[in-house]
Amino acid sequence: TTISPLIAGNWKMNGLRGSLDELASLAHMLISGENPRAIVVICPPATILSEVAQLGATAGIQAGGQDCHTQAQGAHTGDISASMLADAGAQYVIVGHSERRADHGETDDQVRAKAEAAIGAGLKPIICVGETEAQRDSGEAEAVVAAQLAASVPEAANFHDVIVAYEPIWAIGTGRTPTNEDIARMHGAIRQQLSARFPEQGPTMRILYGGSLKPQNAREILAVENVNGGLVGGASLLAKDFYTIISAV
Ligand code: G2H
Repeated sequence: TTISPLIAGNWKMNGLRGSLDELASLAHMLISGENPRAIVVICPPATILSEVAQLGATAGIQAGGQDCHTQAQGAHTGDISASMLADAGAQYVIVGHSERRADHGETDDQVRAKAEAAIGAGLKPIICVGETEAQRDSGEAEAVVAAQLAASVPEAANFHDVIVAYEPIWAIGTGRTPTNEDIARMHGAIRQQLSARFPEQGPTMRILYGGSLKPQNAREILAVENVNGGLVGGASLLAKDFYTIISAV
């Protein structure tokens, strides 16, 4: 079975209305270039999500949120629910990004509840897992990721479109990446675990790589076995760089 690749841009806390110009450039490149093989998703700050969804739609770019609450509505000042993201035009939502886990103390249980809320609202969750540098150095990387994966991916994944993103924390925004062998080993282990737990969807679930994915390294990393696309931070902010990554798959 072939899995159509997906490239998602995670703008993090970057992007004012002016960033829509960059999105318009990307849309132009996608419309005037060859049809990309990849599904293209942009996850902007929620303040410009509906504009991104509308403008993106003209070029087949889909939109996603960067986080959602576990509840659909209620007294949760400052939070955004999955149904609100869907209402604004999102089709995806990132949950459990390491920056959310670190900055907001999100646990695997909360991440799983967020993924369930996302599915409930009709969104496809992009569930992030990944080890720290110390965990990698002490040889625990696979065990840490296996435990995160087991606890963060909900049972509903067997019947819904759920995406996993492997993001080694030490590779995020640092310009460092694991070797292709290390990526292949980790993605292989993730595939094995997903397939064992979810007989229906596991074999074809997308497993994205994230962490310092750049125009210079995209082609080789995206060609690694069981890498079904990428989650791109810094390099998704410039249309030219992001387009190069999209075209590398
Ligand atoms: C990892 C990634 C996007 P960057 O967080 O989610 O960011 O590509 O800047 O390392």
